Amino acid sequence: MSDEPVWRTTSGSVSRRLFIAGTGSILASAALAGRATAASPRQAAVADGARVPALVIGSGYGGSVAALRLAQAGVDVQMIEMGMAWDTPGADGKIFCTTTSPDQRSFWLRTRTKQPLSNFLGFPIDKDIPRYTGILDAEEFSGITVYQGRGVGGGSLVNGGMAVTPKRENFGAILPTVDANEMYDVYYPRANAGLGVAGIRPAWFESTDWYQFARVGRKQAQRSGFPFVFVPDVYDWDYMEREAAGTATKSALGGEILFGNNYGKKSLQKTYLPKIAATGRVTISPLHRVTQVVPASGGGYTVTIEQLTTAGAVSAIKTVTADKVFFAAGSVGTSKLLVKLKATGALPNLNGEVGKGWGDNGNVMVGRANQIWDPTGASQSTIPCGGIDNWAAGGAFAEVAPLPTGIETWASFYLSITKNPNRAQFTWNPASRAVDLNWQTAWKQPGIDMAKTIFDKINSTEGTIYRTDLFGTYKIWGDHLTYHPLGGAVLGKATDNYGRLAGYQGLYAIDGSLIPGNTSVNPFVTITALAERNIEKIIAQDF
Ligand code: FAE
Repeated sequence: MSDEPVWRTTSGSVSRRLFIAGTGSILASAALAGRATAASPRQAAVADGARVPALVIGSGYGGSVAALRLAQAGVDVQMIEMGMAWDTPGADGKIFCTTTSPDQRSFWLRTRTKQPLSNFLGFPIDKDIPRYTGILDAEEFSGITVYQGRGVGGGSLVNGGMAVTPKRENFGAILPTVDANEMYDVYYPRANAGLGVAGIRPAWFESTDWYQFARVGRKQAQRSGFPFVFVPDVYDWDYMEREAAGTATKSALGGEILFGNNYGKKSLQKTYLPKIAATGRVTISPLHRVTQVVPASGGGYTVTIEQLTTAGAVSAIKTVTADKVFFAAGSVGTSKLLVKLKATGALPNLNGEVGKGWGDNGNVMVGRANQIWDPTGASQSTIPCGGIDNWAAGGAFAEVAPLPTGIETWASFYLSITKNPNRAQFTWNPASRAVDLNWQTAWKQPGIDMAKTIFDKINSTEGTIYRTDLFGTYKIWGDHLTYHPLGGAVLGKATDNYGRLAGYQGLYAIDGSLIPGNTSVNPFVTITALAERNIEKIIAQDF
């Protein structure tokens, strides 16, 4: 692996639009300057026996915020990331593969794809692939498959980039112990600016074929009396317009999403990670997985790390001593580590809240079959830009999502975020020596009922029906998965009000594990803003 790889760039110009979100927040303009030539932090396999001031487990939103702010405060940081660097093109000259032709790069250590939409026209679409440390993990627990990004940049590599600040009146239910004024005055604006959040140009939205599916979604929502709200994104909208004009290589308009975007999407590879590189204080070790954290005899913590091959085999085991350790392995990764470490006696003083309060952000998916006079378009951008807001009345916020199949399907497709109150718990299973999650498929029913407050009404207004061919044969609801795992080390319960883990000094959770199961909208802006808030306090008081 080279030391200073240059990320594939969008050659995007700066988007300086101020975009007033339908959610009511005024979002900062994109802060990327000029033609992007982004660099990653220094990459090196961490040395066995090393001693570091701060070790960050994971390189998604929480981990990137922690590493950046620590380094800017003068602290040397070692980041450990179990996934690949995603900086080197494959045989086809591209770093990432497309959704239509998934290859070994698509899935994390699987021999067969596990597409979120398993069927099309009733036929299964999964296929065999070589086992490889691919970008999307479909992690299976008893009642739910949890999709997560794997690699330097975490979930930002695979997600749809929908960057939504929750409505302020909902914030008290999301993070009840956090000062909302501070969040909306300081940390949400900081997160939105740091992530490069912007909105689609309204005139282009109204005219382009690529968003016909969203205009149909808006028309039908409004005809049933629901507000349609525009949703900002971290995709470079100017670049997308050039894709449509034929002057830029297609990415969002070329079926890229889920397994990475080669162009156009401002993942953390183009926002926080180049800023981290610029500090010169951060080293990152891709294909390294933390398995153990235990107090060291001379102070600090001994961290055990497995180095992985791209086939998933362990090629080396190392120990590193860190004065302070930041758990940023994502809701599932952090929860699994903490539950195991408490149960196996490595960190017995972690409190009984560890592993609890996990939720799916109420995710449920559904498709509707439109009338023949309401086609949704053969050409669909992979990036959603709007949603239907029935949160207050029905407990559901539904993204109008694309189905970019390349043919006319007359389908409208939605990912709903619902107020599903069910919460699950991670526990250590001594027999299998693995961490279980006790979620049950039936626990999705409240979320389905909430989503139905929107779609039953639309179907009745339009005289239409649900699709039954997307998640199996004659199956309406995509109730088997979540894209938005949240909780497991809940703020103010497993930690203090800033993410310091109870029972130990110098151990922190700083990712989606802090959020108690639901954010009312897509979660990564809230994860980023909360991490910005917490790390500021931690640097001021603990370093
Ligand atoms: P995350 O970004 O998951 O980063 C954790 C990192 O830790 C990963 O890179 C892991 O590989 C790594 N890791 C885990 N365990 C270990 C270990 N033991 N040792 C070393 N490294 C480890 O965490 N959210 C939105 O707001 N808008 C969207 O449009 C959206 N779309 C999504 C679409 C898909 C398909 C998926 C899967 C997710 C989507 N999300 C979306 C969710 C969003 O990506 C997710 O909430 C955040 O990425 C979570 O951020 P964290 O920092 O908690």
